[in-house]
This record gives sequence, structure tokens and C-alpha cells, in this order.
Amino acid sequence: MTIQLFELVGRDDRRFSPYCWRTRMALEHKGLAYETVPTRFTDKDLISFSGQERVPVIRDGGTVVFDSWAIAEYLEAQYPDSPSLFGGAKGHGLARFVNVWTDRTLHLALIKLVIADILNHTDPADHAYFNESRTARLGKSPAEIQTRSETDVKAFGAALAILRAALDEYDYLSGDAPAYADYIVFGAFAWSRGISDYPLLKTDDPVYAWRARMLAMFDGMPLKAVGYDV
Ligand SMILES: N[C@@H](CCC(=O)N[C@@H](CS)C(=O)NCC(=O)O)C(=O)O
Repeated sequence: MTIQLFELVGRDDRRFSPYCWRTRMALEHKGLAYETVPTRFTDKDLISFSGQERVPVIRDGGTVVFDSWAIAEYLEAQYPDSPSLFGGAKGHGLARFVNVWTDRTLHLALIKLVIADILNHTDPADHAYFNESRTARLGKSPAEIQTRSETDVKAFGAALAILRAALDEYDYLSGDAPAYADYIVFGAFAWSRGISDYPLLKTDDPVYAWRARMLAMFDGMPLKAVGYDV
């Protein structure tokens, strides 16, 4: 049966939700058949069946799951014979750490560098909603936040340094082969690529090489998504 993935979409079919990217990569990793249902920020009616207002949401037959972490856990439990996302209980615990670090450190550093670019790539129907909801949440408008000050660029650089150090030992964050921890972090880069031409990485950075390997996965599916090649 084909799983439905309700996924954030912007102008020109841009898919820029880091959380939806985690789910998309997880579905690919497990080799599951899925179709995406493009969902704008203001398409709340499309996902009202899930009882909440955020994507990703998946519908697998009669089962509805939301929240990217809960979806990954569901897929792992429901499809144990497909390639594992976590590689067992220890990997599950470590992926949880990566999930929390990415949400709280990497995303907070990245959003300051690209939030106005998000605004400029939302569907016109979402423009005012995104501007107003983020200004209320963050206390400043996207245009005021995205100054790319030296402090903000440094904070992102500090987060990158963690990834670089981890990749010094292994080709992937999960070890010799990619798994869910890689998809969590990759979501941040896929998000940025979808909406911003700001070059986050230098070409000689091992994180750049890792991102290139991630973009080439699943027959280049992530690379084929609309985005900037920076
Ligand atoms: N913890 C959730 C976060 C999901 C989330 O925040 N999704 C954003 C898109 S990136 C959303 O749907 N926002 C709706 C809104 O701002 O109205 C997850 O991991 O799935």
C-alpha cells in the first residue's frame, strides 16, 4: 500500500521542511512506496484529520502518525524487515541525541542565516502567515533576523565544527553507512538548499563532501528536488 506523506511546499514546488525531509529520506531508506501531498503552511484543512497543525504527517492505511521522530519510530516498528533506520536500541538512543541537538542547536543557528529567504520562497498564500507567525514567535521579523552578522555566522560555524569532527572518523554520522541520524542532519541542509542561495559550506569542507553523498542517495532524489546548488 502506498503511504501518503503530507509535506510542506513553497513557491515553485520547493520542499523546504527539514522535518519532512527526515521522513522522506526514512521512507526511501526503508524502500517503502509513498506519495507526497504538497501542503502549504495555510493548508491546515488538509491535515486536520491528524488532529494537529504541523507536517510531516503520514497516512499508512488506517494509521495516521505525525512528528518526524514518531514517524521514524513507527516505520522502524511497522517494517522491521526493511533496512533499519536506527540499527538497534543503542543506535536509537544516539539518533535521539542527534535529533535534539539538530532541533535545538543546528536549526537555531541556521534559521538566523536563511529565515528571510524562506519568506521569499513561500507560496504567495503563505507569505503573510509566515511573516506574522515567525515575527510573533521570534520577536523580530524575518528581514530583521537575517542580517548574517559575524556572531550568527560564527554560531553556525561552531555547529558545523561538531559535524566536521564526527565525519573525520566515519563517512556518515551513523558510521560506515547512512541511517536516520544522517537524515536528521541532512534535513537542515535540504531545507536551506530549497530556499537559499547562501553558501553554507566551502567545497573543501568534509561536511560538503558528506552532503554531496547524501544528495546523491536514492538515485539522486534529493538533488532532483528544486533548490539552489550552492
Ligand atoms: N517536531 C516536529 C516539528 C514539525 C514542524 O514544526 N513542522 C513545521 C514545518 S517545518 C510546520 O508544520 N509548521 C506549521 C506552521 O508553522 O504553521 C517534527 O519533528 O515533525
